[in-house]
Amino acid sequence: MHVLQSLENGVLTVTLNRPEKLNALTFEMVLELAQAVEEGHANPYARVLVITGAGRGFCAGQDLAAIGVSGDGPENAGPGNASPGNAGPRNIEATIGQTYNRLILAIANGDKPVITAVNGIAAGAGANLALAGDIRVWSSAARFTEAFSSIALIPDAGGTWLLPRAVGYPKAFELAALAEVLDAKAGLELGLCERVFDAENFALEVQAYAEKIAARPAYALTLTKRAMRSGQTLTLEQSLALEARLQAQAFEDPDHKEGIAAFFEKRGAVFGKG
Ligand code: LHQ
Repeated sequence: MHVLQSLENGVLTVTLNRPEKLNALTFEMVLELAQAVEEGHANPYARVLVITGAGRGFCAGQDLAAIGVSGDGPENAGPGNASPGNAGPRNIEATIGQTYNRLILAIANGDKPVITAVNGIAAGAGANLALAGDIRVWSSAARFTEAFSSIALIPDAGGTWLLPRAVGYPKAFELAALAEVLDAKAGLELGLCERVFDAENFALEVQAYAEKIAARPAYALTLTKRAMRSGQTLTLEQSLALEARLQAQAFEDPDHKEGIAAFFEKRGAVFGKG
């Protein structure tokens, strides 16, 4: 088990726990993480999900020891399958589909806000996992590199979709082509993260921040996520229609009535009681 979970005050924290390898991912770990995210979205006690890493790394991407270096293809390309007989490009495609793609879609399509809390180096698929959150918070010690081109691969785990949307296409291409390592200041300036917290108190700051999100009206955030995620691939007309439909659903939520009541009673709203 290289994925830990803890639930505190509505915040489910999922921690990659292979610190000696900077949380480099085996395919089994990707599946464990995907499953933890899927279960987190279904867990009635979790209002917000946090993905982070143990030790000094967030995630160094695919475990390079778990894929072949001889040109013969992966040695254990299939999840739970270490047979070299399954090597080859088509198996790579299927394996990525079953592992990384499932993970990124679990983050994007699940109902709850997912915060990626980048405590240290994020490289390769780890960098794109860092980008995949609904909100991305970095430690001042975080580092980010689209490492793929250094081993003559292309960004996967959603990188070709996420990165251009985060920084625009030419900058995304440059980051992928040069694989330079960015620090937290550069990441914040470029829009790779929303906030940077001091490395000293990172876990505590992340928990406090996640609890603030958890205190917001859950269903409204779910609908906001759905509308904004869908909006990435819709026309303006389609987005407007979707907004109107989802707003009608938000109107029915007890949290909406609480928000209105709190406004007129000149007090803070307390969501999630209805
Ligand atoms: C690692 C790794 C690692 C194994 C550090 N693997 N051990 C690809 C192929 C197929 C299908 C699916 O998708 C993908 C997507 C990808 O993610 S490709 C990109 C994979 N990642 C990388 O290329 C990054 C490789 N790592 C690095 O460049 C450096 O380790 C970084 C910049 C992350 C950190 O550098 P340092 O802070 O100097 O640490 P380090 O290099 O000394 O690493 C510490 C240990 O972790 C070390 O092990 P050791 O036993 O020598 O102490 C590394 O070998 C190990 N490690 N990344 N990806």
